[in-house]
Amino acid sequence: MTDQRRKEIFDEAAQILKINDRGTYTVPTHGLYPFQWNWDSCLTAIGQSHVDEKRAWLEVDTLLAHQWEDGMVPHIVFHQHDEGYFPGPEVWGTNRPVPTSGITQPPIAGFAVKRLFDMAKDKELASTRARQLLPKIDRWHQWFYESRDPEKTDLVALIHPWESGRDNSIDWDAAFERVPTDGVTPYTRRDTQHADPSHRPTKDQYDRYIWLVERFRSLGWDNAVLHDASPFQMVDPGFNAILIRSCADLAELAHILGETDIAERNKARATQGLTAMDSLWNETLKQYVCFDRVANAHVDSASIAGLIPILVSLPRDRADKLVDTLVALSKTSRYLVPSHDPSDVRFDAKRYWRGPVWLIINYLITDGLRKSGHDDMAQQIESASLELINTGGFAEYYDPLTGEPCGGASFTWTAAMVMEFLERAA
Ligand code: 2M8
Repeated sequence: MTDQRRKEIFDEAAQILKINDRGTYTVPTHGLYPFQWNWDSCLTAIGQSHVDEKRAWLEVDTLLAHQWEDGMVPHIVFHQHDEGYFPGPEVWGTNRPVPTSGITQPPIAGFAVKRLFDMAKDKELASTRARQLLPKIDRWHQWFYESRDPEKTDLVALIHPWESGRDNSIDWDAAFERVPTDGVTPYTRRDTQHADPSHRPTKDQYDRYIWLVERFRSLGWDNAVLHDASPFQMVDPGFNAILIRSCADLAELAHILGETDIAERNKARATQGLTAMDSLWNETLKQYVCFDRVANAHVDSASIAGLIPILVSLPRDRADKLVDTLVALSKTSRYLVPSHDPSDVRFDAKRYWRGPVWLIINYLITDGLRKSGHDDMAQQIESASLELINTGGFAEYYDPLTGEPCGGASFTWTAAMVMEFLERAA
């Protein structure tokens, strides 16, 4: 790719961040997702930091301003009324001054804030803003181990697939059979009016998503009881790796800023989480897998959740085997990294999180590959990511076999990640 083309792509990415900017927060894309999403915002801030550091800090501040009193940071903040999305605030019924959803999302804030701090040209601004965010993120991390790890295993569970960010992953299929569909209040989906229904989750999956929301709402969104009351309790290695990495990054940042207690607490969480992660290793698949707490069994499914742990400081042989798995995937998938293994009969190249490539996942995986010294594989994935953009534009996700852009267009986090890929390629 020529320097000129790189510059054009960077400018287009910056333009998308602007178009989706609502002043104090950024929407993932116009129409399909009209509110602030948790992990979208944190990753978006990393992109914003390339063009406007102040704006980047504000993005994370806005999200954390809606942290619950118990420490949870919700997955959606409904800043303003919009009929275009289902389920809206009235379905969640969380009863907050500015309505939010009642569940969380991958805790990438610690990682993002460390990245903003490292990139910052204005170190004074960065130190002030990071210092204000540290206790809030620390509290969120504490909330996870209090509310989602009642047996003190050092691994946290999700109680709703939307928490994983990988909504309709194959990983949830068997466990989802346990979630009933009866008694769900009739509803009209909005997502299928904005995007191709054959690329979205099914009606049966939506019924179960809503059943869980209504069950949690009936329990008053009390996080002291939700975990045990949920028929869906899933330990996701990708989600846990993101939490572990955020704890490690927050610890480093707190150390730099002289916040010793926060540094120590988060370092301990990261170390313990890393040790516990090994219970999720699957030697046949050469990657990590999910663990279904209700069934007390591992999930037999090779998804990107099992590759994301490259983000944390894994033992050398584990990291090398994850790279072997990526090499094997490159034989069946034209573009890395498919969200599920294409040789799995359940793989679906265009259906959301059941096969497509997501550039945010490529970003997390390549960050880990670079840190663990696997630069060749990182470069291969970064080039594939830029090629997808170059030919398909800034899509929500891409078909890994053909590169076809799918889902929402002018997608914020895709644009943000491209800025990072371009910097690495410079
Ligand atoms: C998708 O999830 C939302 C529910 O949270 C939806 O489909 O309505 C996922 O891709 C999720 O990871 C993402 O944060 C969200 C907004 O981009 O969309």
